[in-house]
Amino acid sequence: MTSDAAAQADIGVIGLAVMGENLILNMASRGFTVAAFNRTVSKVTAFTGGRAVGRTIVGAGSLEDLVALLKPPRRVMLMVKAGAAVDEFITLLTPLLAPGDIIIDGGNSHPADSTRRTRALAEQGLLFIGTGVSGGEEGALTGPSIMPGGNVQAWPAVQPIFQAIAAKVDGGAPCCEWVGPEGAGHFVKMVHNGIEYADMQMIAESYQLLRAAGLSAPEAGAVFARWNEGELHSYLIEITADILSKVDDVTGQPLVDVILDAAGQKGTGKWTSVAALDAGSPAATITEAVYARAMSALKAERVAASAVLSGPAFAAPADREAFVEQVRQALYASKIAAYAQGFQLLHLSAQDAGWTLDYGQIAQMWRGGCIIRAAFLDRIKDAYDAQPALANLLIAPYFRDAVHGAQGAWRETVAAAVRGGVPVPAFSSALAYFDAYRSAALPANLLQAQRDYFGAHTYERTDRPRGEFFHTNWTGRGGNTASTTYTA
Ligand code: NBP
Repeated sequence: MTSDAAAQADIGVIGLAVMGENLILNMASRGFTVAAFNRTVSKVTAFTGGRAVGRTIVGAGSLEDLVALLKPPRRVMLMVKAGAAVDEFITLLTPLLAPGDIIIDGGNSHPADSTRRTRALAEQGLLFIGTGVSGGEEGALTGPSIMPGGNVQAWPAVQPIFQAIAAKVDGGAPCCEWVGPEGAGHFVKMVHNGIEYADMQMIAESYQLLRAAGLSAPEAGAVFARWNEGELHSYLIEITADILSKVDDVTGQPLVDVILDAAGQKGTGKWTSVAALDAGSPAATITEAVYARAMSALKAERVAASAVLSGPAFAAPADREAFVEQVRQALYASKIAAYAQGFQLLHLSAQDAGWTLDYGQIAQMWRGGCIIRAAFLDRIKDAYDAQPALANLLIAPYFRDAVHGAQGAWRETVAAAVRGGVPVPAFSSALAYFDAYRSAALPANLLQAQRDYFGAHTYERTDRPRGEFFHTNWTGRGGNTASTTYTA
């Protein structure tokens, strides 16, 4: 610790929990000198006397010490609990910093908070970056995916550090590029997490179907290991195979069989779902994944209901291998639909916010380091590189062909699940999304008629140009006045 330190550090990091410590060690391993601070200062000494020994890491005993340690323009990165703690540190830091200095928030902050902070700090001459960091503990240490947004003037001073510590793909391309203004970085990270929810839920549904078909946990693990060799190759499939082969030390059972089926959540899936509702972007597969966790958490209720409510039993498939392959194709097609929804949400929200996002680059950032890293993100990058204004991944030739190839198995899998009473909310909602998106006509004509019937909300006609609105006096009792204020 120091109180009369010379400005020697390239960056200061506040927050010595799992993410902060590992990011600091990563930065030091890339040749940067890092100043470290934490609200509970004893954690600074524990760190500098422990994991940080022998590295270019300097502890600070106060925020004043931290700021004094930094080379200009000062770069201070917050890796603290999202929410009030970030605002509290910003309030304490701003009087200590000079115009042109940079505050970076690397926590899981809500995008709207990052937009607010970018604007507020700009008024004080300070530059703000709100950045998503994905990859958990190991990613932070060895190479996370980093999604920075905010004040672009800060980027040249931060880029060398972030791109040095980020995961690399394709022989060196960093999984870190400037995303866009204001809360764009945190928005992209939020959607990443929403897709992660969907991806995990779809893997869980595949797992449940395999178990219902009679596979043991290790047998299902071997299936996932095999799937990981092909087009589903991804971090989440890989860890699923590992998890299913793990034996519990206490009982000798597969560990997964003694883990209680009540899932937790920290809120980023819900944020993504709310953002989708706000943007009018149909991301139901992501939302279903959030609801599936909520349903799982009602464990005691479900146990009680299971004694009251009955349904069909899942019939073991005649050809188990054929069924396993069918589930694999259903998972792949559902996954494509979930990613299509995530990118559609990015697209529609960016339009609302006035941001220009590079979707190919976003796919590239998610290609390594982060939890949803997967081989098929290369194909997503290719699709957006070929057509930057692509409306939906489903219509890109590669994904169109993939879904066309898999849709028979996808439908059979959902049908088998429905017949056998196995809930597959993500699979079935992904399939409904595909069927709705490929439908030139949906029954919304009836919805519009109903809305006009009870609320005089008007409708457009198929035989008239868009933008012309009509009202019918359906009952002969109402008038001919259309509603302008009541919306339902
Ligand atoms: P936590 O989210 O557990 O936060 C711990 C840090 O926040 C400690 O430094 C703690 O200081 C500080 N803190 C808290 Br809690 N309340 C505070 C307050 N009111 N004022 C000041 N400081 C406060 O740490 P983490 O798991 O390392 O995550 C850091 C950020 O990165 C979070 O936003 C998280 O969502 C995000 N993230 C985490 C992961 C992951 O895998 N864990 C992955 C990606 C992103 P103290 O030591 O004095 O209590």
